Amino acid sequence: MAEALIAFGGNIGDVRATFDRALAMLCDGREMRLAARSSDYATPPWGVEDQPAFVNCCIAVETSLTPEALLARAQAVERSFGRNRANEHRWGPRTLDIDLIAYNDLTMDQPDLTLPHPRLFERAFVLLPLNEIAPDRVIAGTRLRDALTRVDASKIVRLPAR
Ligand code: A4P
Ligand code: MG
Repeated sequence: MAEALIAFGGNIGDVRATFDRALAMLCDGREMRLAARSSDYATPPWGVEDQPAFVNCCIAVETSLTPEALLARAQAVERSFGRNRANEHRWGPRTLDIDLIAYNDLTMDQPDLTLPHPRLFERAFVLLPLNEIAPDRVIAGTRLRDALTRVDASKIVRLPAR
């Protein structure tokens, strides 16, 4: 079994309900088991700022899927929530975005999959939820709790459990 860290984001519709349903679709309890889930966070839009606030969370899973199969499953779940990449702008609004952050300590750089996620260390909206579930995890030589001190997380709000 491999350990994978996965980030969820969205800013269209009832995003927290989308996360619940997406998580259940992703983690079938056999090929993918949920090990930890962070709180949900309200986060200011990054990249393209003129769009609604996002909700973000992160999960840790144990999986027997390869990274490619995991990405394919994640993209199938995105599609089932109405994502159609042909109609979207980069970094623009979306119902559900699922990014693979890390898969064990695997490093890969393929056209469709880069691991660890290349923009991980720039993004407070990923580092803050990740720190809730894996503060001592080291990715590409950096401990996540140290990475968090280097970004501005001051405008991110942890949402209370529903
Ligand atoms: N891809 C390569 N590596 C990976 C990986 N590690 N995980 C490829 C997932 N996908 C990976 O993704 C484009 C392609 O990246 C995929 O086809 C996959 O093969 P996409 O989701 O279609 O494109 P995108 O999401 O528009 O671009 P990008 O650069 O992935 O953006 P992000 O990182 O998803 O950012 N602000 C806040 N506050 N919260 C957010 O969640 N999200 C975005 C989108 C912008 N601003 C945000 C948030
Ligand atoms: Mg993405």
